Amino acid sequence: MHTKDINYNEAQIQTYILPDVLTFADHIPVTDATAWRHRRQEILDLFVHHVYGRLPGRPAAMSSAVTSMDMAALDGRAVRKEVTVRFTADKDGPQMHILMYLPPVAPRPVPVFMGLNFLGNHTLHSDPGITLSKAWVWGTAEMGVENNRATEAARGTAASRWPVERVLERGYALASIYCGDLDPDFHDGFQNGVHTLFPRDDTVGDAWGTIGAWAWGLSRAMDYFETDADLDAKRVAVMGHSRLGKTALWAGAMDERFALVISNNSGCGGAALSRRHFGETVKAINDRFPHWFCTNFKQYNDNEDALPVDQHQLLALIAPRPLYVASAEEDLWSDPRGEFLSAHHASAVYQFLGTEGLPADEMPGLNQPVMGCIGYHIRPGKHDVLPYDWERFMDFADLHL
Ligand code: GTR
Repeated sequence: MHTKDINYNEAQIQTYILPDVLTFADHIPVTDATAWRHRRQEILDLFVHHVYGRLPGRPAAMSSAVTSMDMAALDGRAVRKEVTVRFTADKDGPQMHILMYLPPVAPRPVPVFMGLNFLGNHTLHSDPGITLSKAWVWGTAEMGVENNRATEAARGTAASRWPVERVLERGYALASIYCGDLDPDFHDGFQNGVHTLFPRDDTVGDAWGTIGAWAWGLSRAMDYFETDADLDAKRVAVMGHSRLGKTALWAGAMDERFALVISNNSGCGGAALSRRHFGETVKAINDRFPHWFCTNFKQYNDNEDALPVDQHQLLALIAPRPLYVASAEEDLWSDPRGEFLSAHHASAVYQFLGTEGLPADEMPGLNQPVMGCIGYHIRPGKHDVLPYDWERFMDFADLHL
């Protein structure tokens, strides 16, 4: 995986020129907020066509149903609710299951942290009341997975990444969906998951991939939140780690209903600048995960300078909504400095729109979060989501939601 082509040396980075976020492709500068809306659309279209692929809309027959509700879950510290969203009229057709924990006493509607999870809703907490996912899941026997199906032993195996009680104590609801409900994370020619709901034209280079399908699911969850009186759909923070951090950014960029967007260690194809060619590269990611992005993105393997966009523009699409980018010191594969620089360059749009942007020109030291309308931190340690990260996300949400 870490081949000899992977660079981890800052001194080896070739000079690069980033596409200017406030200049149209035809070189005309953006001079006012109306022009920015046009430029925003131009950038969005470029990301659709060259990176993530085109998404369909909301299926007409989509419906939702509460499948479980416990007013006194987690020893009375939580309301737990599960909702199934079906994308067709067929009750066995493609569907996703939203797990929600709400603080029992906070005034309604409550603001929400929303994030996809890697291995099933039941991995978030040892709570026996969470429905065990029946979907295909990657995993080993030690992880409680047998023949790609979860067993009881899988409960709570991702709990360190989801501090449910803390989120509730701080007055937020937590909602999560298993990403594999939307699309299992392996390459099968898009024969499963929500891709099957829509006719697919493989001759076009911008057909959606797996990250597109996951981001689409986040928007469908937002559709549901808009119907749930307990949740404040106008105060939803979408958060994701790593591949799901890339997904949170793409969902937040496309769907302006997300009030706040959080990227944790999202790296290549997420917050990190592709042109730095540091850590994971476009070629490395496309070779290992051919299903994540659209086919057109493969044209930029070892050819990042030809990309009509770079990832700071993805972050700029979130402006002026609050955006938080988190890095980890040892996570060089995700290029922490590239994640910071991306936020730094996106800041131009935030400032142009009259917000503070990222209040740091230099990368801050470890555990020294900076929080303007863009927030950033780098903490010691590895590629992961730690309690420290969550506490900063909630500090940032307290400032903005
Ligand atoms: C890695 C991949 C990264 C990141 C990570 C993850 O193998 O190269 O881009 O997405 O997986 O999602 O944990």
